[in-house]
Amino acid sequence: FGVSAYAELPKLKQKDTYKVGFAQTESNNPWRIAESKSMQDVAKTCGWNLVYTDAAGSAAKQVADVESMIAQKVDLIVLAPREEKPLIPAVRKAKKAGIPVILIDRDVDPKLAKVGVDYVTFIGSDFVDQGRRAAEWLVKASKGQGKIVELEGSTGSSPANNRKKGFDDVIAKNTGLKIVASQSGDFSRDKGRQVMQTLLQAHPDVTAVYAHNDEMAIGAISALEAAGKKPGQDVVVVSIDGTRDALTAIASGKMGATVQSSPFFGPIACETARKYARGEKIPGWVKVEDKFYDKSNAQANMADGY
Ligand code: GZL
Repeated sequence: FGVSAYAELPKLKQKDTYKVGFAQTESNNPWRIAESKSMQDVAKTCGWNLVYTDAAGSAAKQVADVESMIAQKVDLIVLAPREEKPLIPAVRKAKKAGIPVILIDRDVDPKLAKVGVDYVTFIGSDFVDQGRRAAEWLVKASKGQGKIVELEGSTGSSPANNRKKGFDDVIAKNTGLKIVASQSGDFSRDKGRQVMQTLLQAHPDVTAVYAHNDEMAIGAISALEAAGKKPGQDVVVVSIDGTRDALTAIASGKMGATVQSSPFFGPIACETARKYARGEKIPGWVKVEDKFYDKSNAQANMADGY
């Protein structure tokens, strides 16, 4: 480690307005669009002059986006690292340039980067717990029996890695349940549909689908129906996010349950930045609590959807 690895984290001076960079990963689904809107809305009330970039699904472009924010000498960078590893050098460059970084939504690899040394904090959900909660629902709904197809999120992203870990660990303890296939659909509805279509050919006797996000779950439901299956009857579907389309699918019986993964990071990012500017100690993980939706409460909570 060079001296910079242990040098103090850059401070955030107290002032009325800040130039804040928000490096978004992509805008290809309702979750990401809701997150960007939350950040853009809060900028007005938080005194942020927001520099917004969209990496269009490319970690390499997101690195370039962060580097351009450093060149623009922003006061603070708020970053949702698309994948756990490739953004770490950019986070370190920001620190070297005296710019504090707050991670929201997705994390960097904790074995390679150090919170409190390389960046201020990670504000986000407990993805391992989300996977665990999805699995616990499925164990009950399937009475512990069945063949599962798992649709993984973007390869190398912390939500995909940890939602897999949380889910698979619970399923491993229930020997009547087996994950017969697990493949990435990149958090996208259409890729989720395509991957499900392919896996159905190899596993026509599937009885359950676990998707790392609602968009892929909805894509999987179209693939199941195209194959003549009845989602919610022959095949149970469980997912994560809590989008409006998922709540509608649960209310109609096509989807079984979804664990919320709140995209509304604006207010908590503003509050955390203000605390940091006041010199308050920020915990390494500012954990976001997530609701759970199934047939019993999806209709009543439709307004939570986005
Ligand atoms: C989770 C977020 C994930 C969502 C997906 O915090 O990074 O990315 O679950 C989104 O819908 O694409």
